[in-house]
Amino acid sequence: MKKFSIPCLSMIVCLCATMLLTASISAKDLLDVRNSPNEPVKMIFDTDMGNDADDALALAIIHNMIDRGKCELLGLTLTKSNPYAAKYCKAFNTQYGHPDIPIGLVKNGATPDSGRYVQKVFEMKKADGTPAFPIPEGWEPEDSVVLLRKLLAAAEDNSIVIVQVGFSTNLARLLDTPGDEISPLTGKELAAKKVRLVSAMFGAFTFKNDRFIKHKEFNVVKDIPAAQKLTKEWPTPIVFSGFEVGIEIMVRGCTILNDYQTPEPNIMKESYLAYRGEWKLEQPTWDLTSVLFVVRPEEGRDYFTLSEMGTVTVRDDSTTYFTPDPNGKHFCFKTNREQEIRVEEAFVNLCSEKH
Ligand SMILES: [Ca+2]
Repeated sequence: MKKFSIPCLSMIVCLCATMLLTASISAKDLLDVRNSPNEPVKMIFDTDMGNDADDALALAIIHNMIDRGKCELLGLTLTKSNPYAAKYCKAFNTQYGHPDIPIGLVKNGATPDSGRYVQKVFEMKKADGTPAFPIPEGWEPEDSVVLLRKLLAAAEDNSIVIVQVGFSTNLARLLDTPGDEISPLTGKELAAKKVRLVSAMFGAFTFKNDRFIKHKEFNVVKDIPAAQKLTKEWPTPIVFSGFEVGIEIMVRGCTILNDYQTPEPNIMKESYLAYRGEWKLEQPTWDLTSVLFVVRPEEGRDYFTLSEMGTVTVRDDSTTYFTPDPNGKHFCFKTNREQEIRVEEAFVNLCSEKH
């Protein structure tokens, strides 16, 4: 019989420690994802910018939290497969004073159309004919999966929060990447080592209202295989904000109209108007909830309650199900009406903060 060598033993100890750690994750552990209260959350924002206005509002909140020193946006990756989505995000980050945030664009992904606002707003001109929201001549985004690999390879262990508010395309593709010149680790190994949490706007769950039981949520519908892969194979905890959460929390157009006066022209204000068409329409806050969860983690704010630990599954028809499971890695938001009111107020303050 072969005697265990020291490296072998240490591997077993390490494995046991990892298993214990995994087994002991509770909802409370995930409520605050910072290494310490004074450190900003290190975030990657993965978005289908351009399909709805809540992605833009979510990015506005991120920028305001960067200015407060509460968030560090390491990169932005797009799952909307349209070049104007990337150019628009570059212009958005530039107007908000953070022009150098790396941007990655998906290749051959879902929703290649320009949608209602990314191209329209990017191509807006001032009275003198110059671009209203200029970006450097000839700028091009990186490939989103390559950018994810670079950002994760350069990160400290267990330090990154990925906020995914579009399709699961980029994260699913990352899982399948082999080791390369960026890192000897596979995509799955990089995710396991570097990512602390994924906060995802994804699916629809049944905690509050039976009418959402069979809802086919857009972010899942548009790339069902990727959504299935994410829920089956992603190695870290994921918190899900289901359709039923953001639909109950609205931002009013008048907030955007009145509070986004400067700079003029204002990219957020123009985007909201281009998307909604008129100011009196309200905007559900799906994607904002996934951001707020990670940038406002302080105990006592009580914005969100998490479900017990469980497993989310995605059926082939795109419906999503949460099953309690002590060995699962997934949690869902469960908010009550009082929390929704608090969250709505936070959004009004954070979205419309002068920048
Ligand atoms: Ca979105």
